[in-house]
Amino acid sequence: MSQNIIVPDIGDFESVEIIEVLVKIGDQINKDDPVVTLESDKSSVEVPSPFSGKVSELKVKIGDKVSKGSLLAKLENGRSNNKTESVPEHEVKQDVSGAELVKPPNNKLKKIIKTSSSQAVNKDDLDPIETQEWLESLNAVIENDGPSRASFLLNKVISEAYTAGLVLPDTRTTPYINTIPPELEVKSPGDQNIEKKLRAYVRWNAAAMVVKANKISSELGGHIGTFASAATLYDVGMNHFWRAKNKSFGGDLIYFQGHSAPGMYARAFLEGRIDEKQLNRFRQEVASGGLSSYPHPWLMPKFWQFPTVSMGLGPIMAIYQARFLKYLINRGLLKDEGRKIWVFLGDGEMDEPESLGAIGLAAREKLDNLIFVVNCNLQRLDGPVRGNGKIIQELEGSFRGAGWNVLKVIWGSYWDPLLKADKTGLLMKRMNEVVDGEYQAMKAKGGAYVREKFFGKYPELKELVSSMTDNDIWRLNRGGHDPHKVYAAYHSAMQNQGSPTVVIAKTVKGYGMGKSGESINTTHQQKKLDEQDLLYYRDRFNVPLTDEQVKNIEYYKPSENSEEIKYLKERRKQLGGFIPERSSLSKPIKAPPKDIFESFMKSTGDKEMSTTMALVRMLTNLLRDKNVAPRLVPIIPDEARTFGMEGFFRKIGIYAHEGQKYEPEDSEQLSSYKEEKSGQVLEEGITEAGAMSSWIAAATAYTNHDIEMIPVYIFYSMFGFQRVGDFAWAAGDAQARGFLIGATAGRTTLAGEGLQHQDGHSHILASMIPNCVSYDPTFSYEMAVIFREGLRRMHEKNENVFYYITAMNENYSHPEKPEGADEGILKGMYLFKEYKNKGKIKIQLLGSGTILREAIAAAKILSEEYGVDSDIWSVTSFNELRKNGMEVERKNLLNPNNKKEKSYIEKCLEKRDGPVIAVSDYVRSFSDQIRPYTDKSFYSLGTDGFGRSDTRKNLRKFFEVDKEHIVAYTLSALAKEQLMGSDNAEKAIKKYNIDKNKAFPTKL
Ligand SMILES: Cc1ncc(C[n+]2csc(CCOP(=O)(O)OP(=O)(O)O)c2C)c(N)n1
Ligand SMILES: [Mg+2]
Repeated sequence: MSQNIIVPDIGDFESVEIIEVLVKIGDQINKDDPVVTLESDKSSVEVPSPFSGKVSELKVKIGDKVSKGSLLAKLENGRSNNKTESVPEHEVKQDVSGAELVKPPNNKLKKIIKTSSSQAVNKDDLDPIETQEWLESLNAVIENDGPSRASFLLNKVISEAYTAGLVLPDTRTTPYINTIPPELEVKSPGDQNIEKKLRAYVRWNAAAMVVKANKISSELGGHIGTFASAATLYDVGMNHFWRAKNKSFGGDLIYFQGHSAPGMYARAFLEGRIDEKQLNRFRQEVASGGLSSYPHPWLMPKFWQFPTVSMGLGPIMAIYQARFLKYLINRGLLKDEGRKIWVFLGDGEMDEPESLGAIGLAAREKLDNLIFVVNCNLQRLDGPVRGNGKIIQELEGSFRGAGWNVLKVIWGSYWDPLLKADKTGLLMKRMNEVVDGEYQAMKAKGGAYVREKFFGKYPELKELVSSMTDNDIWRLNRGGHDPHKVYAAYHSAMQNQGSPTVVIAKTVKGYGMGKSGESINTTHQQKKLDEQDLLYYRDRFNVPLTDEQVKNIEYYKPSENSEEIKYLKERRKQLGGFIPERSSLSKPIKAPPKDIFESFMKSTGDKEMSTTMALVRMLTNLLRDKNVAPRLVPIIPDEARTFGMEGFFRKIGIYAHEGQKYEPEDSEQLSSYKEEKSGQVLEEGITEAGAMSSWIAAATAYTNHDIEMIPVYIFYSMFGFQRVGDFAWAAGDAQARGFLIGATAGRTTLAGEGLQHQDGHSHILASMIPNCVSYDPTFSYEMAVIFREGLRRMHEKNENVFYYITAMNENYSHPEKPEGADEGILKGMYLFKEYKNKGKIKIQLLGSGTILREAIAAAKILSEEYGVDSDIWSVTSFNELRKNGMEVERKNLLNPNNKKEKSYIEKCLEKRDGPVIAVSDYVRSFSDQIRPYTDKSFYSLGTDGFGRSDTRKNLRKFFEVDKEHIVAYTLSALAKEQLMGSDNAEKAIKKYNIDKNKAFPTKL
């Protein structure tokens, strides 16, 4: 039996051209194999076969136009494998109270209710007896039927209350106590004595390292207070939770808070991974062997994994890292080993919009592989984080609201008996009412002050602590400094399923620093400790150093045979190795054979297309290469249709961890919005920061997951480096490998969108990142040569660079690749065309991107009308040319006795006559970059100024980069160079109606 393959619903398109026929008569094909590729002026898309079978007839050829229903081919023995995919019903039971109800674990519920029962002192309570009866009923249910029945009843009551129109109190936050009650805490199996000693040594060495560096020079800086407040939070993780990467496990990923770096070096010193010489070289990295100020993989590529010190980048990058790990697992590229991503953050850092900006996504994607630890030492750099409020409560509200599992670790164990003994409920009331500014002051001022200010407010509380000395009161510790509380929280976080967890820990900034820096506003910058401060610090933590050793600021490391070092090493052995450590065991991806790109090297004839479209076609071709296809990660922030990439939706699916719970509106169409668990496209929605974070996760998968991936993030070029420049910088630091595609690029090429959209400077921003290789190609063969080389360099040869390529949306025909152009395309310029007419007068015309075409048109006019011959150079990268120019110039200057080496630009231009006219769709400084590297007169035209909406023609006239302006300015430059009279220029200016009085575009 034969079956017809027809063109399915292709949306609004009619009469679309067939650009590829991918099957031949006699081919045996499977269902979903591509049969032909269709291309409209906006996008190209493959038509898959709905059946398996043998092609018996082909009804179309390249160049034919087809519409919905057109017959493409016939299959023999065609068998439809089409299963009607059942769409799981998405059942949403409406329970209006569900989202609001506090659902604490087990008997925690009882605890809260019991405590509130003792709060009957409330003046607002009109009938305390009635209140008591309600609470007793609830307690009875908890006691007799258990907490889940009690929760059920409360839910019902709350639902009923909403239905009756009651305004219920806001329940975003829980009381200001630990989330895990003491009776539910899982106890640490560790040896607390040894761990305490180790913590003391790490603390000491971290502080000593900073103080020593500042003895060398106060220029070097450093921080003591951050790690001092976080030592326990790290220590518990290192001793009990964080599993290293090794042969049998992928490793947990830990994002360390930037300013706590000294603590990680101090621990690595005890582990024997860093020696004393290196500690002495903290922040002195120019000679090799120094330690970097903060986590920088670029500077310490075998140690640090994640650049975090630019605040706010860590949290969002980690969220997308956790999401990308699930993506790799769901796509079958990685085993699910239960790996976790831990992220350490400062409470001040949470002010950054990026820190909280993606927490909704983390909950939505059910990232239970993600654990945030926010170190709430209540201070940032200048002073309190929320002096008049409570950062912990605020964060709890935000994270709970977003759907996270929140674990507050506020109070240390010394508070437990007090909370238990408090029968009045006043202690919790007092804890709730004190603001952070006061909490901070209390830790700066001592036990007597706390007795007076905290407990003194209510006589009952004063009484509660009457038998305690001021010292006892001072010892009432905060949760984040209590290893038992921290252990219990981490343990609970590890068990949590279905949502991300945030541990919000309360600590003291500069813990242990005493008057020199404990809980005082200047703690953050404290990097010098005098002798007295050091002696105090030693005593506070019982570090076994003599006074003399302290005065010499010696490090402390017990012998290898000591129980402490043995314990430390054993713990790490049990957890699989050391952390942090950076390595890569990924295998290179073999670059596709040349022919995948071959079709782009030929002329497109009359057929017009944009470079964006050419790129999308290249990606489509790459998806047919068995090595490359599974590793491609197309990343799009809600712009697939803008770039003609909607064909990818159906072809490779949009990643959705829950699959697709609905039948898409366009399910019948070829480019239907298909979401699936194993989907390949990361459709990020409107979040450039998020998309960039995804790209970084994929671009560093070679080290973090030992699998080489090829991320291709396509965006409006204006919303790239300008919007997420700091992420791009971090990507450079992290040694990302992948493609960033700035689409719809060029100030005048993206016509109608106007000022905010039109990009005339992204290349300048890209040029600032040392390992970013950037190109502004004009023709599809240039794009193909560049993309192919990017694949080879990054993913086959594993060079630590990333590519930024601009792609445009202007349609034009593309010529055949000139013979031998490849090298020049990659180096940054090649001779595209030479006019050798009558030519006494010569110019060197350099153009890039779409404006090269204006230059080509101008060259024709100059030749035909003015007798000026041009050498037309296609400049694919002013940035790469400049890099080469700088390097060669430096070498020559350093070797004045040697024969001068020539830069690539010099080599290209030295034997050619005439001044240089350089044009691009970017600001003049883009092309000006190469001025110093040629001794020719140099004139640049560019698009300096704010963009605005209009047609391309008008915009190019406005910015003076159209062919007419190129002609007029060239003639004028030639006059200036005394190569021709000025009358030609004057005539041209008149002929082209160029307004000499128009203001410079930057002023308009
Ligand atoms: C984007 C960015 N802005 C500013 C800084 C400068 N800075 C460094 S630390 C710091 C305060 C940090 O406070 P917090 O997050 O509470 O950390 P803590 O040291 O208190 O743990 C600031 C403003 C930075 N590193 N990154
Ligand atoms: Mg802080």
